[in-house]
Amino acid sequence: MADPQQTVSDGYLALLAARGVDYFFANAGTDFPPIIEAFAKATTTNAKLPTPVIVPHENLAVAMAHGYYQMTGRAQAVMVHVHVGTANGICGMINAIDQKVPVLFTAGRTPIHETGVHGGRNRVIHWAQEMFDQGGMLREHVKWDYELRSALQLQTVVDRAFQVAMSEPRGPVYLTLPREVIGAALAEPVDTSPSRLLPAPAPGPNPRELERAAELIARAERPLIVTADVGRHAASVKALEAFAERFAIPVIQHHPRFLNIAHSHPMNLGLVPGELLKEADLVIAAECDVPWVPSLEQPAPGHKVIQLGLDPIFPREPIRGFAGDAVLTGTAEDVLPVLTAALADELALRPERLATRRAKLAERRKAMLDAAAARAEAGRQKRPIDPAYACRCIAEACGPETIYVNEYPFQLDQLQLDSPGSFFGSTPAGGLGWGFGAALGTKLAARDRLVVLGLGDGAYIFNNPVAGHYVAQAEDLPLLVVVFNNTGWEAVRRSNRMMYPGGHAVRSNRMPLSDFSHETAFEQVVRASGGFGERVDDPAQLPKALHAALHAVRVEKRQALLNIRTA
Ligand SMILES: Cc1ncc(C[n+]2csc(CCOP(=O)(O)OP(=O)(O)O)c2C)c(N)n1
Ligand SMILES: [Mg+2]
Repeated sequence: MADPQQTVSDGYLALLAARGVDYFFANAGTDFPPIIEAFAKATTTNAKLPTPVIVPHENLAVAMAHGYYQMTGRAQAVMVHVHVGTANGICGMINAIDQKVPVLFTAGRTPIHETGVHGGRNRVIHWAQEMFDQGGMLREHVKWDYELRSALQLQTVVDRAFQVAMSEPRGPVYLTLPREVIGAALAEPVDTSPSRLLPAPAPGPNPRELERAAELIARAERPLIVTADVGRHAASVKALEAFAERFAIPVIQHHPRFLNIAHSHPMNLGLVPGELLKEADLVIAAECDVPWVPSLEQPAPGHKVIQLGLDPIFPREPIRGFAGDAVLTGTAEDVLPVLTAALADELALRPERLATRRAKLAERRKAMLDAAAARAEAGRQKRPIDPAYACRCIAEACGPETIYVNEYPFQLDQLQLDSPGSFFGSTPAGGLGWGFGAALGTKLAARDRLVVLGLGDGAYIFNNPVAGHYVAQAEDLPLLVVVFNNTGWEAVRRSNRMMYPGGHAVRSNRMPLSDFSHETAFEQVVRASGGFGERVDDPAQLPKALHAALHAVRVEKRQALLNIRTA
């Protein structure tokens, strides 16, 4: 028998803690009293519950859970207010599912009973806040959704939610919590011993498919690996590096969302498919939904493609016409060693071919590194400040132990990173407003590391910066935020230039719906939350400004923001 004093909320929160939820990121409303009561009660009983964190915008809360998961591998809980809070968090769900990030996203449901039940309706708002199908709002962006309908179901519902979220490929789930149910008496004590609803691990490749892929690789003269996300699993980075090195296959990181290969690795051939793609007779698209943009560039005529990934055909993307001449399911960590074994004979048979390839790639790589250095150097004097130069300065000032969260001005080649898990970029869906929360979640999981968040001026505003700076101050999470301020939405301008190169908008003084007409003093926003803020216009002043900002972060333990006026 459960303690009659215990509510479903008490049991629910204890169960979350037992399932690895360290933080409960919350944005509350009238649906929350049983949860609030449970947290308050726990301070007197020493019950082990997650740490509650007030996050004053839902999108930020979801992104914090996202960032925390990327550092720890543990899904966290977010709770928001009924359908309206859910609406504000959906962009975060879109980002999470595209990045295969598990989040337990939960929302209250307005009380159902008009009278007669404890926890039933007692505010005017409770009528209009009921939906016919609250989960329908985001069903396309979660792996599973459900409503906790009775106290008796608590254990199964929670364990099922984690099982689905943590099964590969992972992703967010949504659970609604009606107020009467979470305020009801706990029906039976929760079982906090490890769940037996284990998640399904990453699937492995089919042996026949491995043979087919090995044959394609053996036959190829100019194979190329293109990846965006291999680095989602740190162990996969080592596997990719070993495979690329052994068979002398260059690796391009195409719009990388993780660090996939060390900067210093001899097979790291940069970020642009370009010439290597044009010459490639085999492309291995490894955790890469878009290995190239077909309307802009193509591999060599007659080329073959191997798709490799946890979900190698990307079934969530309604149209994706990239060939798959062999399709390998699994993480690079699991697949590449088996593929290596299948290719071992090939290696022994024709060592000279690999040696030639290796030598050519070394030349190419040297030219690429020289060009990147020259780009940064050429920017040294430029005003507005050159982004490549700014990235170099940031990397030099911050040092190799830094973790970068990118939405999305950082140039990975200029940061020169070598360690897996040191770079997290915005998701394939690109829902802006992700970076600040992701960086806060990252810092929460790695308080001893320097976390640097890169945002465009547009992205900064999308991020609800007042909410972000509030959490940084309240939770003691001193970040360095660098805003690359080009006074507008360059991504929108660029897409306009590409579609209408000689068009009216290109020739106009100010492109409609792309340029900001006023500059905001972002450096003042951070000061409102006790942070250090400075604007930088002069490239020569950038190292000094970085030094001052880092002093604030590292020594004074205050958040800092540099508003860098960029080209
Ligand atoms: C939620 C959301 N709204 C709109 C967009 C479309 N969008 C993509 S990039 C971009 C501009 C971002 O501006 P900024 O951060 O200043 O970077 P810049 O393009 O100037 O380098 C916009 C509006 C989006 N990706 N997500
Ligand atoms: Mg901008």
